[in-house]
Amino acid sequence: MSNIEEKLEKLSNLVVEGDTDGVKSIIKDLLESGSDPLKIVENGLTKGIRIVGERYGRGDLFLTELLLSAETMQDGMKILVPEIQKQKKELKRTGSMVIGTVAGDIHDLGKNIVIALFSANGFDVVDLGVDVPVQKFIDKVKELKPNILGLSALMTTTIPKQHEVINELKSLGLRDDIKVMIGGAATNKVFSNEIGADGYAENAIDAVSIAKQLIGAS
Ligand code: B12
Repeated sequence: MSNIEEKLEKLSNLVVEGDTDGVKSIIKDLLESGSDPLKIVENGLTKGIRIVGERYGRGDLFLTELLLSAETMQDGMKILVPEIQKQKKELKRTGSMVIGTVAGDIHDLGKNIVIALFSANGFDVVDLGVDVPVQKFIDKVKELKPNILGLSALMTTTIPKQHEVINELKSLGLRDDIKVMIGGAATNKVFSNEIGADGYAENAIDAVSIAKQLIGAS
């Protein structure tokens, strides 16, 4: 295992332990040694929070522990998101996106990574935040006419809202004017096809390349 891999492994363990100071210091260390901020997010922070999620799902962790790890990840993201955005790959404007986490769902760590990467790739992104009602998505699509609408959902109980937004766009005759992308741990390609979304991605890197293909900007 290389030195960097060892540090990323340590970082994911520190997220599991909810050790914010440790997370901040190892991230700074990794950045100073030239590591890609996105790799630090994916192979360190995200790896850690997924372990926490599995343990919580098995009943091995309390909600307070889940919360602590989520806060720890968020503190790490505060350092890494600006670093990702600094690495602007596209100088020209690629397109526009409106994104939010659907109603009933407050998970936003993944959505915020998606936003950072889309911004770094030349998209103008409007973030509607979390727990976004179907009507708000519709109103913003009408107002801003973005190329892409992104719907994030992390729970089996909230993914039906992604379907509702698409149905509402259809019934208002707006569906053909926009590409809808869905994501979040409770979704998958099969569900995306079922509800008639244009694109699904399991991570932010794939999301950007699929978005570019969808709007002919690749
Ligand atoms: C962190 C976390 C929390 C944090 C959220 C903090 C925050 N600010 O986001 C807190 C502690 C607040 C929380 C609360 C709850 N949580 Co929670 N949580 C998680 C956990 C562990 C990790 C989620 C995460 O951030 N992953 C890391 C990110 C980077 O990954 P990601 O979200 O998948 O995003 C990536 C991709 O999916 C994709 N992507 C994401 N969005 C989008 C959008 C688009 C358009 C595209 C293209 C791509 C894309 O790109 C991202 C980057 O690569 C998950 C477990 C899991 N495996 O998901 C449980 C989990 C989602 N939570 C769960 C539950 C049950 C809850 C609570 C109900 C707990 C409770 N009893 O109160 C509440 C719900 C509150 C609510 N109403 O939303 C369950 C859901 C079960 C279900 N029904 O499906 C899970 C699966 C845990 C479990 N195993 O039981 N949670």
